[in-house]
Amino acid sequence: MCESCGCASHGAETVVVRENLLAANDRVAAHVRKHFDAHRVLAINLMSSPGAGKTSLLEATIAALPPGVRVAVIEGDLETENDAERIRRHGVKAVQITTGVACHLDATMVHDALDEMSLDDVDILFIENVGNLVCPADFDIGQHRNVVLLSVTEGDDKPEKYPVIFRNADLVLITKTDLLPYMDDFDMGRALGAVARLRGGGRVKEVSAKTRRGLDGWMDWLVAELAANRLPQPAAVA
Ligand SMILES: Nc1nc2c(ncn2[C@@H]2O[C@H](COP(=O)(O)OP(=O)(O)OP(=O)(O)O)[C@@H](O)[C@H]2O)c(=O)[nH]1
Ligand SMILES: [Mg+2]
Ligand SMILES: [Zn+2]
Ligand SMILES: [Zn+2]
Repeated sequence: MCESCGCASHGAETVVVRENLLAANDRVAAHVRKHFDAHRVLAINLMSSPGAGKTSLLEATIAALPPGVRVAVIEGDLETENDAERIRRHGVKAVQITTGVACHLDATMVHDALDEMSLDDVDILFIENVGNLVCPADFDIGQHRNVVLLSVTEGDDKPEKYPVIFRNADLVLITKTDLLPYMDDFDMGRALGAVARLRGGGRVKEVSAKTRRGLDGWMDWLVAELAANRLPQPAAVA
């Protein structure tokens, strides 16, 4: 986590040590997760570098989801309402968080955003994090699953260079695969190998929001996660 980019600059105290900040965030995140669980909402934290295609994937996802699966979106950016507006054009509820200087969402921001939406009629809540491969990995925002996007235009070395976020991913999506014919130096084997080493195998899917190739596999994953989230929960530990 970085001190210079705004990570530690919000909140009442002027000097907050990293551990206290993260511990406080974790407490709020646990509370946010209770909101989600009380409504049986599956919350998915979408993370990637800027422009890897998070919003485009969400737009394609809205169109591809099986009928009856109800979604809502929380958008995180430093400035603008643009991404929320893109989602609303598809008739889906979207709340925009603008972080100002902060390079990641935190649990308090997400809790505040919940004031602006009802979770009663939501099955999956997508939370599009601020475009950044570093800081979002440190902040629990109450999600159940982490999905990390890597676009083929970023280069096949990104999982090796930014291991933390890829290691903590429940699913990695290689995006913009329609551009692979032009990105002849993107070695899919190298990218997949790095992800596999970081996560000991695990799930990776190749998708294109533009051509919709691979979206069916992403839908299958979402529907399976939704079903798992609906199973009776173990009794809460006091
Ligand atoms: N060719 C191609 N372009 C894509 C695809 N997905 C997204 N793009 C383009 O990539 C650019 C960035 O896409 P966004 O969906 O805005 O990316 P993002 O990750 O939401 O960006 P930030 O929210 O700013 O971090 C846009 O010009 C999209 O049209 C894809 O599957 N194929
Ligand atoms: Mg976006
Ligand atoms: Zn940062
Ligand atoms: Zn609350």
